[in-house]
Amino acid sequence: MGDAQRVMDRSNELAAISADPDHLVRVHLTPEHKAANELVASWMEEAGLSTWQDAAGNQCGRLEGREPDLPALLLGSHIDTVPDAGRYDGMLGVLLAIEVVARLRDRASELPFAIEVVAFSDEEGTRFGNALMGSRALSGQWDDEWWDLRDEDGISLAEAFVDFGLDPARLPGAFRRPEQFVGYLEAHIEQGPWLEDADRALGVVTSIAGARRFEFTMIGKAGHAGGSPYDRRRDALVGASELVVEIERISKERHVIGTVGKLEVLPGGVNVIPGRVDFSLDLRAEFDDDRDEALRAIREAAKEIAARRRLEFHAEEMYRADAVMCDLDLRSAVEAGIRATGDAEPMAMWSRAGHDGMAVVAVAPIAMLFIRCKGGVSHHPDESVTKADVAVALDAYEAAVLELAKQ
Ligand code: HGY
Ligand code: MN
Ligand code: MN
Ligand code: MN
Repeated sequence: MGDAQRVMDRSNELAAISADPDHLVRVHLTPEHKAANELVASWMEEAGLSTWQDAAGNQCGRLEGREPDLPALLLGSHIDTVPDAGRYDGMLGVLLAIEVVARLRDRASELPFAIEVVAFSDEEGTRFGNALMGSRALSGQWDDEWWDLRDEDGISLAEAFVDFGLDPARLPGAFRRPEQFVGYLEAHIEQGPWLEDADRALGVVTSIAGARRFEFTMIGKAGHAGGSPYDRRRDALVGASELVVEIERISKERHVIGTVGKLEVLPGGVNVIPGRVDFSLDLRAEFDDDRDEALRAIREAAKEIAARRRLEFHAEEMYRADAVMCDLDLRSAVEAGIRATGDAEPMAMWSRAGHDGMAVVAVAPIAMLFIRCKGGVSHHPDESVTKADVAVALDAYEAAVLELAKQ
């Protein structure tokens, strides 16, 4: 149980590195990101990993196998957060990976592969609105248009790189090639209630849902809240509100997951009819076709509402990642790891949350181990796991790596 306690203690230590002392938030290329990389690097070195920070700001570590320069089994997750985050989303997977290396370092001379651990930055996309930038850099999927992305203070990604001590021109140095990896295993909290409902500590992931994210705008006409009769109003907020309710109805009906997480009303006067509303859509499903069909229905509904209410509707796609399948051989190693903990029938499930594996799959087959979290709560300070589940997850993760060493 010693190393499970260390994982719990280190989760608390990492959670103290935040831009806001009262609400955990740690985002890409900030002093908090640098401090977290340094702390994680010291833990990686304690576990026997040689460490480096790659040209994209990811914190990396490597333990050689039975001979030098073997392709690596990559373990890891992300250490950036959403605003007002919990302390386990991403971080738990990095800490578990480091513990697995600590357990296996004395047996490294038997391993037919090296082990690398990576702490990705910017899985959430909190600062620049574009997710998976750390793992998309590692997997060589970079778009130079991203350099002009700006945060809410108007700082560009390129400027943030330089402020962090990185050189945008050297970013391709972070790109890795498929022949350098044998696979990618990520342990992560489930971020849903299905394991807890089934009274299971662990689960194995079949696929990761694809997400598409939009910025929607409804434009009407601002006016006097007193002097404007209803039949002459072009109220952007009532139109947007009708669409928000329609998004929920269509999502439930079509078994997809649509969420409006951000909404801004302009000009924002208590006695002014809203002339414009900007709001977000995050749309996901187990299957991309279901998601895209639902998107068509949502856009139809938006058009009908706008026509009926004499409004203008605009949509801009901000992000798109399609669903990815986990690799069957790696999945069977994770299942063997779960069985080694005494759970004879590993529970398989698709991930409603996005993960770095959606990017890493471009250079390595992927698999994921899910860990129960209380009430399925995540992206919230109440996010929590038990030490007992962390101990079981450690055993399963180590057993899965050893299973792969036998394959
Ligand atoms: O949005 C997600 O699903 C992930 O937590 N980034
Ligand atoms: Mn998250
Ligand atoms: Mn996560
Ligand atoms: Mn994730």
